[in-house]
Amino acid sequence: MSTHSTTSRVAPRPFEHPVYVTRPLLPDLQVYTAALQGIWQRQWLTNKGQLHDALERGLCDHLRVSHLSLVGSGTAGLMLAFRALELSGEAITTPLTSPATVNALTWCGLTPVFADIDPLELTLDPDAVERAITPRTRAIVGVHIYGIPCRIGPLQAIADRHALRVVYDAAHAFGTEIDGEPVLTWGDASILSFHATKLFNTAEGGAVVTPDPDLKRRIDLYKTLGIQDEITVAVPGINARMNELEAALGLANLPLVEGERRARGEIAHVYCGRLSALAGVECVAVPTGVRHSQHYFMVRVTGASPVSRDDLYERLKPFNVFARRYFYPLCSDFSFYRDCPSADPRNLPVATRVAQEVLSLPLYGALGTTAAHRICDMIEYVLRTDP
Ligand code: T4K
Repeated sequence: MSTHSTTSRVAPRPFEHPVYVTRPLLPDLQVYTAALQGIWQRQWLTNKGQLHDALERGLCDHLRVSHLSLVGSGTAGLMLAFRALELSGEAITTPLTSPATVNALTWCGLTPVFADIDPLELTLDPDAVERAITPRTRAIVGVHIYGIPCRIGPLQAIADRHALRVVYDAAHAFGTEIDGEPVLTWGDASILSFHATKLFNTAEGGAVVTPDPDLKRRIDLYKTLGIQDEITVAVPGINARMNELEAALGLANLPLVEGERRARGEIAHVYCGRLSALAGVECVAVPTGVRHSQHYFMVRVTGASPVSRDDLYERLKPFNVFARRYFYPLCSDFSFYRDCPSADPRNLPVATRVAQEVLSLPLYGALGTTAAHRICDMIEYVLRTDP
C-alpha cells in the first residue's frame, strides 16, 4: 500500500536508484550458462543452429501459431515481410509508432501513407485507411500499438475489397489475444520484436509469423542472403539471422514470460485504480474481450490536467522516475516524412493530439506493486503542486 497520504503536500521520497520505463526479463544466470556450455561443445554459433530451431518450435507452441521465422530484429522482420510479399507502391500506416515501422517501408522502396488513428484505441482508424486508398495502394501496415489490437475485422474487409495485403507490426503484442484467439493469426504476416525492452526478449531479435507456409519458406530464404544451397542464391536476400546465443536466451526466458505478464498485470491494476481517479489523467483502456500483452502501461495527460504531459514527464525525473513519451514526435513529423501530403497534421488530427498526451510509465515485473504505489504518490504530488 501507499506509504503517503493521498492529500499530503510533503514531497514523496525519490527512488534511490533510477526507475526506468522497463527492465529486461532475464533468466537465472546458471540456466543461461548451462545453455552456453552446450553451444561451446557443439561449436555451432549461428545459421540455423539447434537452439534456433528449438526456439522457433517453442514459440509456435507458446503463441499458438503455425509458422514462425526467427530474425535478427523486429525491423529486419518488417523488411523481410515486405520484401517476401513483393510489395511495391504505397502502404497505409499509422504515424503513432516506432520509426522502425515506417522506415522499414522506406528501405523496401515503398511509399508510406499516413492515416489517422482511433481516438480511444489509438490504432489505425479504418475509415481513415479507406480514405487514404489510391490506385497505387498495395498494403495496410497496422500496428498493435502498446499491445492493443488493431481493428482487425474492418481492416481485413477493406483489404479484401481493394485486394491489399495486410501486415501487422506486433512488436508490442506478444501474447495479445482477441476473444481467446492470438492476434498473430490475422493478416498476411505479423512481426514480433524480441529487443531487450520487449516483454519477451532475446537481447536483439524478432520473428515473422504467418499462416502461409510458402511465405515462411521465402522469409527463411531472404534472411540467409538468399542462399538455397552451396551453388544457388535464389533471391537477393540479406543477413537477418538470429544466432545461438540469442536463441539460448529466448529458450531460457520463454518459461518465465507468462509470470512476467501476470506480475505486470498486477502493477497495471495499481496504476489504473489510482490514476483513473485523477482529473486529466486517463489510462489507455484495453478493449473488451482483449487479453493484453502488458507490454506498456500508457496514460494520457489531457487538457483537463493541471500540468502538461511534458511537465509531468520532466517533474518525475527528480524522483528518479524515467517515463517515456512513446511515440512522440509522430513519424509523420520526422524531417524526411513531414513533406509527404499525408503527413500534414490536418490529415492526422487525432494522432497529433494523442502524441502530446501519451506517457509510458515504468512497467516490468521486478518493479513490484509497492514501487507502483510510490510512483502514483509522485504523480499525485506533481499534479497538485506548482513547480
Ligand atoms: N515496431 C515497433 C512498434 C517497435 O516499438 C519497435 C521497437 C520495432 C518495431 C522494432 O523492433 P527492433 O528492431 O528494435 O527489434 C526502444 C527499443 O530500442 C526499440 O526496440 C523499441 N521499439 C522502442 C519502442 O524502444 P528506446 O530508445 O526507448 O530504448 P532505450 O535504450 O532508451 O531503453 C528504454 C529503457 O529500457 C532504458 O531507459 C532502460 C531500459 N533498458 C534498455 C536496454 C536496451 C534496460 O534496462 N536494459 C537494456 O538493455 O528504444
